[in-house]
Amino acid sequence: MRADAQAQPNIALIKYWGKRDAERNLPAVGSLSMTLLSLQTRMSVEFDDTLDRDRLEVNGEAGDAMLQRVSRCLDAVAGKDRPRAAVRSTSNFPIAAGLASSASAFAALVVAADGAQGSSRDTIALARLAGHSSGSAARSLFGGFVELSAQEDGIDAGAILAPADWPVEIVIAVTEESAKPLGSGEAMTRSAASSPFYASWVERQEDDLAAAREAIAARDFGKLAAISEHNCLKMHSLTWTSRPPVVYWNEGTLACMQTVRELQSVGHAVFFTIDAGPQLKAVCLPDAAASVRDALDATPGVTRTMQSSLGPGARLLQA
Ligand code: 2P0
Repeated sequence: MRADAQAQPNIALIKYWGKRDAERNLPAVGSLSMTLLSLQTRMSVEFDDTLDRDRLEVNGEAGDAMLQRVSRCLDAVAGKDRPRAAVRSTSNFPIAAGLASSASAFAALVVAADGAQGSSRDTIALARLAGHSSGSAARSLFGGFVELSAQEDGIDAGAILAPADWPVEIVIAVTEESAKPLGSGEAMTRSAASSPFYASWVERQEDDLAAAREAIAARDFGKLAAISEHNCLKMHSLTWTSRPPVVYWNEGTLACMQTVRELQSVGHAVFFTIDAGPQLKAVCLPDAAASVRDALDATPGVTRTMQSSLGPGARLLQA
C-alpha cells in the first residue's frame, strides 16, 4: 500500500493565469511549459488502515498548512472512503517562492497515490487529477515541452517535443528565498475580477500559444523568445493592474531583466520569464548557459542561481 514517485517543476512560457471554473479548478486559458530535470520533488504515499487521519511531512517537518489540499487530492485519486495516508515529500529547491513547487508536488502526489492504490491510470487521467489540485501540476505529468489546452469541460495536455529534440538550459536567479506574499490562485482570481486587461488576455492567448507552438516545431529560438517574454509581461500586467495590485517582482528581478537584455545585446541566445514570485528564469541555448549563469550570479540582488536542462514527466520510483 506504499508507492514513491518523483516529479519536476515546470516553467510556463505561455502562462496559465485565470480560472474558468474555480470549483473544479479549470483554467480559463491554455498554457505551454517546459518540464525541468534537476529540480525535483519526491513523494511517498502509504495508505494505512491504522491511521486515524492523514499525515504530511514536508522536508522532514509537519506540513500542516498543505494537509487539507493533499487530503483532497488523495480523495480524488483513491476515493473518500480510502484508508488514511502517511505522505512524505522532499524537494531539493525552495518551496512556495515562485518555483512551481506545487506543480511538482501534486504531480508526484497523484502518481504515488495511484501507485499505492494499485491502479494504473494513464498519464492524461493522472494529469487531470493533478490539475484539479493545482492547474500547473497537470503539465508536470509530461516531459520536455508540454502544452495544456483549456476546454469547456476539462483539460487536455501532452508533450509536444521531447527534451532530446531541442536541448535548452534554464538558469534560475533566486532573489528571495521566502514564501510569496499572495498565492497564485488568489491572485489570478483577483486579476479576473478586477484587471481591465483580463478579457483581452483571454482572447489573445490562442494566438500566443500558436506562435509558441510554431517556434518550438521550427526550433526557432528568437521567435520563442519574443512570444514568451511578451506573454510573461502581459501576465504581470494583469497582476499590476488588479485591485488591489499584486507585484511579485523585487529590485533583483528588474536587475536580472537588465542582465538578460545586456546578454541579448551581445548576441547570446537567451530570454527571460517570471512566474508568481520574484525569481527570474533565463531560458537559453546550451552554448550560452555558462555566460548567462555567470552574469546572473554577478547581478545585484541574486542570492544564488540554479540550472537545469529539460527532463521527463512524473513517474513511479522503484521501491
Ligand atoms: C503558470 N502559474 O502557468 C502560471 C504562471 C504561476 C504564474 O500556474 O490555483 O499553483 O493551484 O491552479 O498551478 C501557478 O498556479 O495555481 C501557475 P492553482 P498554480 O505556471
